Amino acid sequence: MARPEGLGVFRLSCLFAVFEAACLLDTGMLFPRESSSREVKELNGVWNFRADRSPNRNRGFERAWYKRRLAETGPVIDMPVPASYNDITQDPTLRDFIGWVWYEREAVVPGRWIADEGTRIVVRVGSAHYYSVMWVNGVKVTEHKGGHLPFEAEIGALLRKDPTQPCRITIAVNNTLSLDTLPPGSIQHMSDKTKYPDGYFVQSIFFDFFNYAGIHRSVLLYTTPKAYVDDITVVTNFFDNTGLVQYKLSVRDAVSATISVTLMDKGGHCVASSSELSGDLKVKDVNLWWPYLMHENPGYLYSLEVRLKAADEKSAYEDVYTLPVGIRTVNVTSTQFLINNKPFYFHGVNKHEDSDIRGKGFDWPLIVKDFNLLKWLGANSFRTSHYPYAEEIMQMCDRHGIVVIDECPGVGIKDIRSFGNASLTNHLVVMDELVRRDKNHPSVVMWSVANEPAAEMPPADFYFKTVIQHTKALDPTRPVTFVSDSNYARDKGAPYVDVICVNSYFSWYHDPGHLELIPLQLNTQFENWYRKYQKPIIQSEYGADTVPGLHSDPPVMFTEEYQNIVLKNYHKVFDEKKKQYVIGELIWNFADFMTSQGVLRVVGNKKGVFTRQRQPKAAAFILKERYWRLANETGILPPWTKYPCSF
Ligand code: GCB
Repeated sequence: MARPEGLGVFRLSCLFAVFEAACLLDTGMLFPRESSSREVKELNGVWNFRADRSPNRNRGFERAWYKRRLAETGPVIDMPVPASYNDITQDPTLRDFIGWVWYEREAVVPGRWIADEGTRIVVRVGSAHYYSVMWVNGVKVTEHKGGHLPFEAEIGALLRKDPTQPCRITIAVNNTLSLDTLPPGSIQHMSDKTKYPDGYFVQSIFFDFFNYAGIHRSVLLYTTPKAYVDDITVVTNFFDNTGLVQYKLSVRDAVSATISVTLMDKGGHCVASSSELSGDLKVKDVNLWWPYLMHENPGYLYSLEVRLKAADEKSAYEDVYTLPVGIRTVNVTSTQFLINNKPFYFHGVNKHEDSDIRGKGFDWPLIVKDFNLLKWLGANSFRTSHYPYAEEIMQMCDRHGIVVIDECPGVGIKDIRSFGNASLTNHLVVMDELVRRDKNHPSVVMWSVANEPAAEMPPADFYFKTVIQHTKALDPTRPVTFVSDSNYARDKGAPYVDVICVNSYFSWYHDPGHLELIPLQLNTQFENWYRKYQKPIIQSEYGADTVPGLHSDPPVMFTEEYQNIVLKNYHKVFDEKKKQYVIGELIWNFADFMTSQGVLRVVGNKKGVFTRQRQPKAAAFILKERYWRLANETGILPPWTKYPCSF
């Protein structure tokens, strides 16, 4: 990613050709936004729900549950959407259910949507884990593989066939993970009749978080005109005081279209415009997009308003879509991560989408609380460990200047059979979907293609080389990483990435209880990686499980004092190495989170600096002290945030 100054324009002009060549997907996935030409209707609330408990979990398909009201097929219960279904009831068999569950509700579709043939009606699911099939009024409209990215289907024609019918949406969701899903898993059939009843099976997973399932993000109906803006790609740059927004539009079903593109500043004033499908917009006296705590006005967003006017024999159409745009650059040298040509140090966290009752279900109060905690902590960044987060979270990051390492669900790739062709093909499609969804977020500064796979296995080299190269071809503007465990000798992704991300748990999984070894071992870790690759390094995980309220001095494992010393010992080394090539530190984890049950986990993973209910452990104050100090050393803070801060 390192590039000599001055080559930026040339690089940019080549980018779109590559964007197009590499992506296998042929439609856009713009976030549904209301405008003068588009309406959005949320279908969140209580849906009918039924788990298919038949031995092969297939009765719903055999008996075509989608053809009738779900309540007519058997007993249904209330299920909130969005939410994981696992923790909603008192039934342990539903918490641990494996297989197909069925959701259903009727939506009221405004009559004018149906009456106007020039209106496209789309049903969109923000995410459902893992495999989904969707029907409208008994007709299959789409299916989707993958638990963390949106899918949608156009249903206008179907609804217009019989406008007297309600719009009954049925979604079947299956959480079964197999060796070629992402993340992978496998089903173990227990055949020992002395230990297990007939047909007993369990889901094995190779990652450390609960495999929450269900419809996790909003279900929406939205409209566009028949001729519409299908996709927008922006790439930004700047020279001196002039910003550059290079954009490209994809429009659909537009015969004889005219385009008008207007870039507006925060005050709504036009700063540049064009009437082409693609082009360069120059912005004088540009306000760059800066990370939180790096500038007194972080997260500056322009608005790119795209107006499409088109006509066919029957009608004229106008579509309006407005995309927030942050103008910034990202570059990597052998020792630095540069945002807007200034060194950026990641002082942040790893997160999970996880909370009581909701599991991985989208929840605005939780999200806004988390952003308040991030800002309180002085965190300027997070990694979406270990899957893409909700689009609304990415938009919050854009607005607040929180920098994101955007990770795909490539976690727990541990079995050699998960390096085969089917897995690889699926991994490439997931990267396509992720880049398509998140490419325009200024907060996203790097893609992460995997977390701690079994990199020592021979096929890993070809596998990750392919995934990393594919991702770079999809988006040549952002660096790519691959998150390794601390053993540099067996790493397979590192030769191909731009930034090395390393996880290590010294004095925890290695030499448990020996806090005094952290400085030596961490120093060795950094030296080994840097000597071998000469690439900048992020400590992408470190931490210790801590039961809040448990105390011991001298510290012992699981106490708050122990977590404090782990952090402090890591920090000493970070302070030395950040003068050289260490470009960031991300604590594991922001908050405690649920895992599957096992002897290593006491009601989940307790490495949070906040509890699952978002209350601080002692370590949160240590981190806060440190992050504000780091920010004060490296950034330009607004007056109200001057260290020591007023929170
Ligand atoms: C890791 C994993 C993360 C785990 C963490 C732990 O290396 O990347 O998913 O939760 O360690 O606490 O063991």
